[in-house]
Amino acid sequence: MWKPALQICYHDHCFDGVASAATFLRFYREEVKPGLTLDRVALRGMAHRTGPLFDEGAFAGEENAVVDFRFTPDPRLTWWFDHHQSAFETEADERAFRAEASDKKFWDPKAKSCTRFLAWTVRDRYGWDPTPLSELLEWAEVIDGAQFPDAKSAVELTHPALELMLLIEASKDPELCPRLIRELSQRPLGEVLRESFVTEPLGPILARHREVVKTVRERLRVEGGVAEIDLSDLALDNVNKFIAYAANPETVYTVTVTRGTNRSKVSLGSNPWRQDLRRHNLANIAERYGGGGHPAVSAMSFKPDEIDKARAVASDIAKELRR
Ligand SMILES: [Mn+2]
Repeated sequence: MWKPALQICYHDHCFDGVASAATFLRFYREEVKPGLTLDRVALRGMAHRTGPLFDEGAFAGEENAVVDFRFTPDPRLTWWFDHHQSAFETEADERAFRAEASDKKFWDPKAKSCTRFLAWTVRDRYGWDPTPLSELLEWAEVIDGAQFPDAKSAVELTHPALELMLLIEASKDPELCPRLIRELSQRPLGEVLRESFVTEPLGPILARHREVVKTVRERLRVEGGVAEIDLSDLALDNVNKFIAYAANPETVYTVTVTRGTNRSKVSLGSNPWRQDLRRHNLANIAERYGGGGHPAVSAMSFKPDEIDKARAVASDIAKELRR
């Protein structure tokens, strides 16, 4: 069986996950194994779900990297970079990470994006030059750190990089993210944004986005600063996190229920422009239900047929956030 020299597991359908994988791939081919051709590199998207996250296939390479996704103590993991508060499934996993003190495994839950954290870490440790990827690093910080000037620009997608964010989140094409990772590892973001494999599938996805924006606005009810939004009938796995804040700036928290092919999901968000009013750590809340994320944004996965359970959890959390 074909054994890749390097396999990169990345947070799937996430701009920061894709950008982290592209950054690592460029670093690895410039600094670790110069001359390594792309046909010897495997790319594998990782999704949160119920049950074990890493199967045998996650360690198919001679070297195995995981970026913008959970840690695993499996000895076959060679490189790891993450910035999620919920990076460790158990305390034993966290102890294993700290005890190993590897110079190839890094975690900073304060970093806004895994992409720039990774780039700056390997710059400082290995003398690698991330300058050619500057544009990608900056956009990963804006998108994953919710550093948009306002909610409107995050919803109206006022820059091609934000359209790419939508494409990555909404596309059902399994080849899209791997292709983006290979391209973004070799060429500036601005150039890749003009490619037809990016611009062509965007048409229908932008149209669908506008419909979702309309639906969210219609269903939005904000009570005590908390918006509960049930989109489980729309067959979506990811929804733009900012629609509610653009529609009603009084919204401090959003609790959203979705149902995709592989999971039902409850997403928790907090208004990036009202962080002074955030009183809860959303990662801590999600962890109680087997999920995780960051203090300001998190999620929990359930089985696809557990939609009633997801709705009940969403309702309990909304009550808790209103207190
Ligand atoms: Mn991230």
